[in-house]
Amino acid sequence: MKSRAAVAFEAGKPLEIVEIDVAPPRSGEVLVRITHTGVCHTDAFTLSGDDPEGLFPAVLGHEGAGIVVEVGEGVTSVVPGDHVIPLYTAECGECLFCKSGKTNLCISVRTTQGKGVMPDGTSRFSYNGQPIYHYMGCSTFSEYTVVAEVSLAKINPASNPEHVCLLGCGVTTGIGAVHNTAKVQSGDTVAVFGLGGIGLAVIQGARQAKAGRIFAIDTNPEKFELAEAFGATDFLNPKDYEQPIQQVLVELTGWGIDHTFECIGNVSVMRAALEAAHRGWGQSIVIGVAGAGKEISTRPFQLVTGRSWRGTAFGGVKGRTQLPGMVEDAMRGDIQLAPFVTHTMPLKDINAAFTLMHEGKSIRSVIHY
Ligand code: NAD
Ligand code: AHE
Ligand code: ZN
Repeated sequence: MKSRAAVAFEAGKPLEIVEIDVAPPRSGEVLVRITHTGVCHTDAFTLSGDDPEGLFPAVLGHEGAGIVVEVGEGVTSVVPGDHVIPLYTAECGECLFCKSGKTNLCISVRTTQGKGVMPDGTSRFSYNGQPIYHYMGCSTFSEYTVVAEVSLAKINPASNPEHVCLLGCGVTTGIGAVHNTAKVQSGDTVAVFGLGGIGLAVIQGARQAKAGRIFAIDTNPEKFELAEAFGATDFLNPKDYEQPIQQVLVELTGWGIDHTFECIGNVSVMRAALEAAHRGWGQSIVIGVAGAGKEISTRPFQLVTGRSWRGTAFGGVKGRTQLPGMVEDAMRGDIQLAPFVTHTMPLKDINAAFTLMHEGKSIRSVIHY
């Protein structure tokens, strides 16, 4: 079938809106009509050429919501008409990782996913007869996409897709990082570095956890207003200080902060976030994705004196088990999604979403088909 899609033909170039060919779903696969998709910084990161797994030409996009159109042989958990969120972290329930009870990092389709193909090693997308790569197992920048059955969460059809698409990545990652990874407790102090979609979701999660002081840190002070609305209590622009921001935070708090979150993808800020963590027990959670060749460093003394460094993917959330409940939480108002949607636009204007992100003017742009 034909599908309108925004294709990344080359790194560093704008997406091109073209009509691609989408082949039918094979065994264990599902054809989904995407109705809405957010644009996450990770899409921009891969488009920039900095992603070691970046492949071109590809259909990017991994923060979508849609409706099942057709199922391949052997698919039992969804039927045409079901409302779904594609998952870049699959959940097969059977692999070593799923069964461990320790992680959400299902391995079932991850290897082929990283190679831009379906589990059988081939692509369902083509343009002028040439194959186009899939992306993160989702490819939500195509109106019609094919995903593995294990990469679909079935959700309440009465939910608002313009909002719940954000549970496909940004909001789930931030909230999940607070509850599943850091396990923030009532009264704990929190610092959030980077106040985009991810950082603001961390703040929302921290307020749900009844955190004490919540420090919001960004070099763009225009982000502070929304951070305050989500529950941040203290606001710092590192550019306003002569000392490193970690020193400022330690001086403000005595011994540092219980939980710090890096939501930018900048390895210098990752160091600052670790060094701002509380002596003896503070932990720093890496959420931001850093480019090829980047490495983190600190004085080992920072770890010897009780700070720890951890990371999280998709906020530790098991998509098929937990995402339907998070959609219900959003429908009840226990998770707020509307404030993240600063812009909406049709697919033809998707490059504007990237420009708005780079200019620091958007939190989330949501594309509708
Ligand atoms: P975004 O671009 O919307 O937000 C980033 C924010 O960081 C902006 O407000 C920007 O002003 C701020 N910033 C930039 N440099 C800064 C600095 N030096 N100090 C302080 N603030 C600074 O991005 P986003 O969509 O919120 O994504 C954030 C990061 O999280 C990206 O690296 C993305 O790839 C990553 N991410 C990771 C996961 C995961 O599962 N681990 C999931 C989603 C996104
Ligand atoms: N491909 C990159 C890594 C990118 C990365 O870390 N992705 C995050 C999700 S970002 C969502 O916006 C993630 O979940 N990683 C775990 C995984 O299995 O992909 C690289 O460095 O190669
Ligand atoms: Zn993302």
